[in-house]
Amino acid sequence: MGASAPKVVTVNELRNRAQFNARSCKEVKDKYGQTENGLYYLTTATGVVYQTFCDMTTAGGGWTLVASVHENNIYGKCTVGDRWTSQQGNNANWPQGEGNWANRKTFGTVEAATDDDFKNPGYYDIEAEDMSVWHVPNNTPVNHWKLAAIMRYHTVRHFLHLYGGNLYQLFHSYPVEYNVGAHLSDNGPSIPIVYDLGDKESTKNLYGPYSGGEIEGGFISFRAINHERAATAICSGVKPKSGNVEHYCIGGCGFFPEANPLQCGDFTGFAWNGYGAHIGFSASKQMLESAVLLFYR
Ligand code: 3S6
Ligand code: CA
Ligand code: CA
Repeated sequence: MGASAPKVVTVNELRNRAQFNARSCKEVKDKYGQTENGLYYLTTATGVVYQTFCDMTTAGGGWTLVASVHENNIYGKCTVGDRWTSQQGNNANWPQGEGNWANRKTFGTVEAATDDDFKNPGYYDIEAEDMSVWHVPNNTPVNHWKLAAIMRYHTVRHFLHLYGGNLYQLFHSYPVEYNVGAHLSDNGPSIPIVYDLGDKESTKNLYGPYSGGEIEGGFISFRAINHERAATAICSGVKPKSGNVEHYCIGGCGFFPEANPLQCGDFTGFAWNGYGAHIGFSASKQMLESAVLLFYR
């Protein structure tokens, strides 16, 4: 077995992991001394038991996977599978869309986190300080996520303390809703990141060349609003300097006015100038076909 080959976890080890009483991967690591990347059982404050992936190796480990944002069909404009925007069309009368950024609904499974959307109870239950994000090509099996990723980074300044300890709370303060404010002036926070794979330039290159002209790499940004007052949820790896955020921010509200309905969907307007074309405002094919995995610590 080569040094980098993933360790095989036995059924007995998995049974043992089910005995842990931990609310986060950080607790699994700190209380039970676990250091292997992989699947663990966690228990929420109200006693809900769920299984998720723990990254026990990046920057000291203890990172809990709480969600993934996956684009199943960029041609479907707020249709089935667009759980992080709207699955019921582009509609000004439904300004929050699905509302999943700020509710307790859960969906998906950990093993399918790169095959479909995923959200587990950790999203609202864990009180965290920092976030880590992995962009992993669609349909990658769990034990290859880390090696297959096209970008990985984390925050270090404990910013979640300022926003209630998790995204559920943050998005209560900054609702992902149509018509809550204007671009730039009413955007949520942009937080500096430390790269584990990639850098500011490679981040910009994952988005379209026109997008590159209005973003700065090295940040993760929340509740970015576009020129037409549509709100997006997360701009991964970047800070918007202008208002065409629909081409480099994911998830969002239930209504995107420009070119109705072309900008509505989990990966918003990532294929604006063609599928994976990487011209104009179109993101690269790599970016379009990778799920965005969200971790807390
Ligand atoms: C840099 C040229 C882009 O052209 C504009 O992009 C066009 O006038 C707008 O309608 C459009 C978008 O708002 C793209 O988001
Ligand atoms: Ca989706
Ligand atoms: Ca625009």
